[in-house]
Amino acid sequence: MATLEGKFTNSADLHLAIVIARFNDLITNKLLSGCLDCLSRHGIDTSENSSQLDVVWVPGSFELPMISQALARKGKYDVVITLGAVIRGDTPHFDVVVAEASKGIATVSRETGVPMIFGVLTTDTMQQALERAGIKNNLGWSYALQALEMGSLLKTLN
Ligand code: INI
Repeated sequence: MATLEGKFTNSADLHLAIVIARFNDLITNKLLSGCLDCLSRHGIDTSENSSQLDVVWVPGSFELPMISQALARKGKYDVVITLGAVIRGDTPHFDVVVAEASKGIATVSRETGVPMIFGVLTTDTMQQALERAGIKNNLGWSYALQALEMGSLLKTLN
């Protein structure tokens, strides 16, 4: 029996991209800092001139799948982390953006074979988003851990 799992200790040869939405950047910037903190504490070079990590900004969560797909197709990245925040307002726009972002990101992952981490917060209120982006817990940290695990697991399988 083979038991395969990703590790958090062999990050030296991992290449990652973070695709991040500017919409609700009060929240997404907090997710990004949590993400970068976790990555650097696991040995990923997060400096300005890093060859291990690129950060790509898009207008909103709706654009995350398209740019993630373009990055995945480059063949340069072992894993892509998407970061966004969709907060329910009084319009149906929320449902459209969430549906397109989630379906699109899942499709890109399956079609390119590059793991995508779904780091899009979907909340009813700004308060709930703030709680998940640092006031109580910073989910950006968890998304980075999941990226390290998936990147490592795929390398183990290949
Ligand atoms: N984009 C988000 O990332 N979060 C939102 O809450 C949001 N809302 O509510 O409208 C949002 N809209 C912008 C959308 O993602 C696109 O950038 C825009 O429609 C242009 O294509």
